[in-house]
Amino acid sequence: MIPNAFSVRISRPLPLNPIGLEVSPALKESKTIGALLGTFTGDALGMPVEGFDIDMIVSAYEQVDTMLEARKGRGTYTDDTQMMIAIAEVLSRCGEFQGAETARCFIKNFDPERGYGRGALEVIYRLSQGVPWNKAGERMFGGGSFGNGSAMRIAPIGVFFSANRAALIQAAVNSARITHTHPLGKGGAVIQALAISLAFESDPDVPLDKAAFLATLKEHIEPEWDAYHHKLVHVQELLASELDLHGVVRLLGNDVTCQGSVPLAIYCFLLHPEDFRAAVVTAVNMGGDTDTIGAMTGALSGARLGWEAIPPDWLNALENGASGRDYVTQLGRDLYAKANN
Ligand code: AR6
Ligand code: MG
Repeated sequence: MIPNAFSVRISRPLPLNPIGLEVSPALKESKTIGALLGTFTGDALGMPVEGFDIDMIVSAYEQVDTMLEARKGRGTYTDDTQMMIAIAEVLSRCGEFQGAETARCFIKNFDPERGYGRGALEVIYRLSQGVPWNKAGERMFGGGSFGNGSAMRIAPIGVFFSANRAALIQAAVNSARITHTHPLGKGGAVIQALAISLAFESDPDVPLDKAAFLATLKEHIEPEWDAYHHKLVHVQELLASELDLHGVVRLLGNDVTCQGSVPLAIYCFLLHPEDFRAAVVTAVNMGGDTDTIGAMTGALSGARLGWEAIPPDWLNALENGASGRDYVTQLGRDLYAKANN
């Protein structure tokens, strides 16, 4: 009998997780959706207090742990999720990273009211004027942007390429370079993508080996973005210490740069690897770039635990018009299907 596509697919061995158990396809699909909806949820939770410092959040809300009213409504997302959607659209349609297609989707999805960074606005304008995707981001801020825009949107790449580290790194660098050509901007995208792939490959029923997780990230740091090395050493020390939020932010940062936010998101995830709500509440209450730190933490936690770990009260509050919650959920399903066809 000639095997059809279905029989070829099921005869392929299932991927093994680090303790050798089979990770079920249903769990992998849930993790893929979790990485995308995790970005969305963390972004929406953090956005109303973007730019607040820790003390301002405490005095205004004590703690942010529910979806607050926001300019575009409760549960609405920002540029973080909008650009993440563009990357997921390209991967789920093309089955590979394509720079020109991604640039086209950045333009197609662009909504000026979603809070884009100054540099990203300029690059999207250049792209819309026909500047090629691999030229438009050059020389922003002199030496290229190291804003955290390259890392905030990377979840689809982290899950899609989780089985092929070389392809993951190449896709992360190429996706970053559309807007972020500074080595720290590219490096932040690579570290966050790798961290998402490690979270994705981990078995949520087995305690996460945090030291091994951080060691793998450190192994992939290139000399030109070595600034991440000491930040990841701080993450490890902080996980074993009892510093308060102020102390954590003093060491790791909480700003709009990659180097000042990716390590903090990794810390928040590793502090609560079994609890989506606790990880994302910690991230958002660190102050500073709360939507993006929330989005990156949510991506990591969703990639490990699956979308069902996202608190229902948060999920239910997410905007659900065109390109809203249902659309992003289906995008996660399509991305999983494309990665496994
Ligand atoms: N030198 C100095 N400052 C820089 C540099 C540099 N080389 N690169 C970036 N910055 P941007 P993004 C600063 O504009 O990364 C939204 O709120 C500079 O102040 O390239 O897409 C999202 O929610 C610059 O404006 O855009 C994210 O929080 C800022 O970093 C964030 O913006 C952001 O870099 C993402 O922004
Ligand atoms: Mg932000």
